[in-house]
Amino acid sequence: MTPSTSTVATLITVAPTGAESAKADVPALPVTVEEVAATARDCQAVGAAVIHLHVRDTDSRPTLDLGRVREVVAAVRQSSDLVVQLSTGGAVTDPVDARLAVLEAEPDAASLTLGTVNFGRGVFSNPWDLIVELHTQMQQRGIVPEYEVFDLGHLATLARLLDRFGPPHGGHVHVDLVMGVPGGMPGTAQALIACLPLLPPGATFAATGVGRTSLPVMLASLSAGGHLRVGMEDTLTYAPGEPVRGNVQLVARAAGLARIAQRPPLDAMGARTLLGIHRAAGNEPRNDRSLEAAP
Ligand code: KMH
Ligand code: ZN
Repeated sequence: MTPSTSTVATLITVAPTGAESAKADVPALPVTVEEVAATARDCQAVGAAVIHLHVRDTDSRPTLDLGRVREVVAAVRQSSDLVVQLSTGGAVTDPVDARLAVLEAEPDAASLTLGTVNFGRGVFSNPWDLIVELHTQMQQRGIVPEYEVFDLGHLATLARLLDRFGPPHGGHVHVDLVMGVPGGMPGTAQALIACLPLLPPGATFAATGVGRTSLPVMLASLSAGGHLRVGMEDTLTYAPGEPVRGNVQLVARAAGLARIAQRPPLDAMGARTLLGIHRAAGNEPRNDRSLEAAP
């Protein structure tokens, strides 16, 4: 049987900014509303279908300020058709209430990390009650979660979550294996393969390799039928001694490898279908609006 295109095509998510790097240290990091909107447009052009967003304030510092978050979401929707996935992880210093409040900005999707993990010298805190609250609020608000897995045990938590509280909005389970974080699972092919038997039946997965694990994780994920997340949230060095010039460079490399693997990039509409995202009326992607406007 020939697999359908949506089975073989590669969903590429760009995570352009993150909450960890300072603009002063990484001038190519997109932090202003205009920079993020332009990044979304340019990354879509070379193969991204989803954007994972952390928002910065006017001083380039990470913020969960709802007004600013809404502004960035609107700008990205204006400049691209990408699936807008807001981070509910924020920065390790962010309080739980502010992380939950991000859902009020009505993204298409949002990240949901399935357990606490050491994060460099910090602790990325994700207690069970927060996990349940994010899952159930997303069900009620019609937001599709991307389950973030930093360690093998997080997949056991996902099984427990789905068993007790039911499937996510849209009905499809999509997991991102975030690998190579100092404190989480290593970014190796062996660790990626170890995760696969623990995925819920019917789930899809992407993988993200932080830092120098970016390429090995990308190649392992493509080989194992997985999808990809790349971006300056996770990777600031393109090759030894060569800083990343921009997110588009990382997306273009991922798209090229996906084509070599004969699993070409999925477009944004394909991503919506795969992930079970159905935008509310009045909030349609640009393509739909332009069709409506046509005579
Ligand atoms: N910034 C990290 C502490 C997420 O976006 O959901 C958490 C993170 C995960 O980036
Ligand atoms: Zn993130």
